[in-house]
Amino acid sequence: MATPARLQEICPARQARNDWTREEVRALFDLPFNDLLWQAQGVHRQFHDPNAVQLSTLLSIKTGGCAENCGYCSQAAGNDTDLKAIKLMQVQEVLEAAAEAKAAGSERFCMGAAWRSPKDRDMDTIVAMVEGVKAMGLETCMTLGMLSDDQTDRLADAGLDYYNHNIDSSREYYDKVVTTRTFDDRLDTLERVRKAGINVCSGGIVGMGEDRADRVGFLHALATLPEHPGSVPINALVPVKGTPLGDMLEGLPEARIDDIEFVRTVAVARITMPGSVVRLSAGRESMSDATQALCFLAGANSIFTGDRLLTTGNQGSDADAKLFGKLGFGRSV
Ligand code: SAM
Ligand code: DTB
Ligand code: SF4
Repeated sequence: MATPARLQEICPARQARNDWTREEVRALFDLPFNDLLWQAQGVHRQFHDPNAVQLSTLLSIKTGGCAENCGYCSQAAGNDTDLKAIKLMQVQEVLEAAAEAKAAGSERFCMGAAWRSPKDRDMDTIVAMVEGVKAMGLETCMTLGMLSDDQTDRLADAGLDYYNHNIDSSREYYDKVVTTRTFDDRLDTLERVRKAGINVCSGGIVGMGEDRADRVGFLHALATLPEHPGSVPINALVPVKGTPLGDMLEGLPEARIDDIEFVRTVAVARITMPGSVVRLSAGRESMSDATQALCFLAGANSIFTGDRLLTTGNQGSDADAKLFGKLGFGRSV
């Protein structure tokens, strides 16, 4: 079993490894909780300011009516949710939302579209959004689905800072979650984005009925990419009525991710991808302050701010300010 004394061996100072084995990742998950958190906090302190949390804000720039069949998503056309579809927003409206986010202290503005992949005819608008938000002094992030080479190049030329594209779960569990695309489709887009010089943001969702072996496979897949993603969002499933996975959770509340297992997932992400910013993403609204504090102790150092994610609620800025006050967090990473 890995012990604190082996920390240097597991993660020599400021060196990230890409050769993790599944067994090593599993051994981290299986550590006694205190040993796991001690290691995660040790790695965190080698690579990051332990009391700084990066703030990102989300905006859904095109909502609903998506051709993919992701089992968790309110926006899949085939899921029977109450969501009203909204076409691609105007650039000016997006810039107004970005200005609000900046005024509220956010540093990164993440624009999400419910697309399987963008249409070429939408790319001029998308590029104008990236350029406009960047000109406001915010970091830009887009999540638009699968990209072609041309589309990736256009985003890179526009100066896009990050592209979010989640692998969501393990390769083995992937087709329990979505069948309109494959795990390899996801990896292909991530490779395009990386090669174009755009920072990768990639993570996934826990609490979809997967088991620990899938959480191991999920983090192992990210930690063995040619380069670790710059940002790793860890989402807890937000159950949405009318989606297969949301309805599953309603009928089977015990399938909800256990808080301690969620914290373990964050800690293993931190240890295996030491230089990445790990984002405590969707699902914070239903977490206690104590669970969120444990996530920060385990190495999470980013959150989504504001009272909305894409289509669901988020713990608003007042609650965040209170929590950050209690934890003595101030500056961002
Ligand atoms: N359509 C694009 C795509 O799928 O890449 C971008 C938008 S999509 C909504 C972005 C990510 O949000 C998904 O990859 C998924 O990980 C996360 N997500 C969506 N619905 C969620 C839910 N109900 N709970 C937690 N995470 C969710
Ligand atoms: C990510 O990993 N989580 C964000 C962002 N990337 C795009 C999205 C969370 C969505 C939660 C469900 C919703 O609001 O629709
Ligand atoms: Fe579409 Fe993205 Fe939702 Fe999947 S997660 S249905 S691709 S918007």
